[in-house]
Amino acid sequence: NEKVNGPIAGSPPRGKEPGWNDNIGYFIKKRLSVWCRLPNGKWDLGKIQETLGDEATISLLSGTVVKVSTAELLPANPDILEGVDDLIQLSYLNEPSVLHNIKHRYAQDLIYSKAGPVLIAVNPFKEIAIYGNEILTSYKQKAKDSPHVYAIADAAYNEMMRDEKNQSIILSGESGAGKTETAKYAMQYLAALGCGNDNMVYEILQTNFILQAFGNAKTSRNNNSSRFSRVVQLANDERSYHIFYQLCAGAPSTLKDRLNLRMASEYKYLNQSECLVVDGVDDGMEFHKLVDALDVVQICKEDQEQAFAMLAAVLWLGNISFQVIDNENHVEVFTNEAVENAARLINCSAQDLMLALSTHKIQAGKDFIAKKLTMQKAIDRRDALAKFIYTRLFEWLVVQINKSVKVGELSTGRSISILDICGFESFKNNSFEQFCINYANERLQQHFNRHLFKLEQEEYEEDGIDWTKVDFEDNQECLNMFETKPLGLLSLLDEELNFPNATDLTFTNKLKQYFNDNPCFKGQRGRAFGVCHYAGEVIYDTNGFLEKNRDPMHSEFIHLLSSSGCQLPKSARLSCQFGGLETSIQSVATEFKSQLFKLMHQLDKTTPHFICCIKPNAKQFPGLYEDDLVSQQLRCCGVLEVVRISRYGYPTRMTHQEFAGRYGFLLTETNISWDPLSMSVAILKKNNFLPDMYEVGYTKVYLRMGQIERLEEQRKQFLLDIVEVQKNFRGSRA
Ligand code: AOV
Ligand code: MG
Repeated sequence: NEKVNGPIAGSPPRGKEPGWNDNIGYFIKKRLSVWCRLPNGKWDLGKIQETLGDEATISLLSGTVVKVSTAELLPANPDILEGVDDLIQLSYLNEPSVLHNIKHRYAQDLIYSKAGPVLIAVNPFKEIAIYGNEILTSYKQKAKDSPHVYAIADAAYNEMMRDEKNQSIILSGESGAGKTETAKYAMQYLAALGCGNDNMVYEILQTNFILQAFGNAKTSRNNNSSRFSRVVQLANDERSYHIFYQLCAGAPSTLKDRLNLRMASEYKYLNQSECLVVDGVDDGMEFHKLVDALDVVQICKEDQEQAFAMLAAVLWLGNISFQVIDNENHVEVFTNEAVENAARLINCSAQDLMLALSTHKIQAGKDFIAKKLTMQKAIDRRDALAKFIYTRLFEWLVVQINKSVKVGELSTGRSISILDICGFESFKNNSFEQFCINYANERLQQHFNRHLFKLEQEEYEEDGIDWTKVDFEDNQECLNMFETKPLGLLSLLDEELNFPNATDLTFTNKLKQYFNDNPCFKGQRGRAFGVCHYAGEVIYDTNGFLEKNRDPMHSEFIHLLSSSGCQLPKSARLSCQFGGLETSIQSVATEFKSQLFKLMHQLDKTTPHFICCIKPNAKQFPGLYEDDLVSQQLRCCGVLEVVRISRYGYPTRMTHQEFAGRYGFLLTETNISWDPLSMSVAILKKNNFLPDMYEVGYTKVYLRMGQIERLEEQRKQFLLDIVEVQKNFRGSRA
């Protein structure tokens, strides 16, 4: 599909202004500013002195005079447009102009800007006084309308009420860009709106604290990163989930005694990365806050203690080691306090635990015989048990929290979902985790593309509206490479699980063979391969892919946990016993994909609101804005295209029925025909809409940015007048 996959003939090249080259003369004459790309790749402001053929002489703002090719010049915006709220207002929409505008605002702590319907949020890496009750109220009362996450939350709420449709707020951005913080502010706003009840707001925000303790960890890019698997293995300078350190540092001594708890440094799962503390964070204090939060969401003390016992069990499991007992590398568990403690906390016998960790049962006729495991298999088994317990605990927690805040029980039955997933990741070494995360982000990006570009264009065309096409980069091809059956990345990975002799290398070689000609694939040496993601190329090292994809749920320890009266909080124990798990042999990647599809399916039924979070520097410093880094991210989230499409497009659209139903009563004439389309036209005429501010399609009315507000204003006034009349009427009757 040409429309989707390639630039459309006649559309301006990315970042270039139509007709700019013919305009250079005008810029010289009027001494207007231009952007000039210097040999080092940076953009600088200057004025054109003269041009000779393709070469221009530019005097930069700094006084320096340079000669560059006219191809390196772009028009700059007039001063009056410096730092506009919405990039749509810029006369020239090239990359340096957009970059400069956001930077200019950032320097004044204006971290939010709009790009049409999308909110851009640049991480300030410091506290700024733009949140809290007072500001929240002014957005609620519409006294303020400058770009803000509160305004987005407000729009989602209003559209939910107006259209009776579920909404979603989707946050994108790389690790450390501010997705989770921004989501928190959106929640704060919605909580305040939805109930006007301070207790409820407090409760919802406390749940956030709990989820972060159990779901977030320090990584090299973000001290409070939202993670999903890191119980057993850590990279240098990174930590496991906050909760482990909080528990070790903050548990009162009686609890410590009951759980046989030691300092974090004594646990292998925690000390392997040589990073036990986070700058400026007191884990002990955090633990007390966590307990308060658990109290607020009404998790009883008994369940709290059982949850802590499970955490301690996980930590002790990590300290269990094995010794080789024969020359085939078979092992037995090394008997020490770790086994004793783990078994006691899980509430099974040490003997049962040792067997579950070092043997596996195979069926021989009617009987089962226990076969000893080899060293690596036993270690994997131990780690799998630790992850299994942690996962169940986390699931249990989510259920408790949802019960407590009664999610989804809005009086309207409608909902607003906030989606905050791990952003796109590209490290020096990328493994299976990055592979999954980036695949998910690729899907999400498509949702964004679809919504903002494809659907727009298609809808206009179907409804008979003339529409100047805007080109955009679609990532369907990359997604196909992941998802195609049977020859996609995911299927091929699963297929390898069925071959007894398959290794990470045979898997990689297969990929190289099948995707040799695929433009989204880049073969690399040895076990590595590259994928051209929408946000850039990532090289994956397949070392461990097969094993991580298998991540087996051993029936032995499911059995162990369910029969041992293990101390998982009650409902979590139920899910342990869930028989389906024993037979489920779905791979991790397939499970991930099916969850992702469920999520996308849910999102498809909502009206999305996008927030694009930007990380202005990699050092997590306040006040530092690195042009290259920002422009790369802006390109990733397609901000330039969004601006272009919104400016030319019609962001408001309503069916004639909706439009006539909502504003029809503003018509006082009697001589019009009462079919919805005619009414729409009459409403537009009556309110003197300029011809290029609207379009009337077969089924819908389309309005330019900022037009619907005029009608809403009138409607509000009209309704107020009615209330006034009724009051007077009642008053006069009384
Ligand atoms: P992320 O969610 O996008 O990364 P966070 O929301 O955790 O990123 O933000 C990272 C850090 O940036 C926070 O811990 C804050 O210190 C700071 N920060 C972000 N937004 C704001 C704000 N509006 N005001 C003040 N500080 C802020 V990851 O979860 O790693 O993808 O997996
Ligand atoms: Mg996060």
